[in-house]
Amino acid sequence: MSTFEGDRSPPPGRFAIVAAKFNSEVVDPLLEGALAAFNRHSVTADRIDVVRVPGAFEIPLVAHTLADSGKYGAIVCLGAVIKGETDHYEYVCRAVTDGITQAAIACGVPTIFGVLTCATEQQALDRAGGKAGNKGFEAAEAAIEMVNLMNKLVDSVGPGR
Ligand code: INI
Repeated sequence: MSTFEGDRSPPPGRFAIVAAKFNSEVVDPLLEGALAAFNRHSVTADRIDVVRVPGAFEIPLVAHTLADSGKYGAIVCLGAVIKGETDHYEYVCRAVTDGITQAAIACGVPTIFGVLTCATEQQALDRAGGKAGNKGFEAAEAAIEMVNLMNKLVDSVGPGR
């Protein structure tokens, strides 16, 4: 039996972060967390490109474009969708989750879901460096693990069709 698992050893290559500007009081700390995680794991700033988009709804197109470029080992997507009075929240959540998933599958590049979907702003702040940690930091660590895992898999089973 063979078991494959990614680890957090310093990964090769470049990374991209796609971060929404909407709810920036939440997303900016997520971005800081992601950059801190990359720094922690020896991914220097010159190997990271950050793209800011208007809102979470715009993340999938940019994530797909970056993944499709072949320049990046992984794409980290950061945003915060917070429930309002209408059902707009549901549509944005569905679009961003489906779109990020499609980008990863279509391009074969890990595209990491660091988008908070919360009922209140306080829940989001708690997860952006507050009492529930920083999901941006966790997203960047997931990206590192996935790059290392994908490299192991490609070494073992090949790059696929
Ligand atoms: N965008 C977000 O990133 N978070 C939200 O909570 C949000 N809400 O609730 O409306 C939001 N809307 C904007 C959306 O992502 C697009 O930028 C906009 O609809 C233009 O396409």
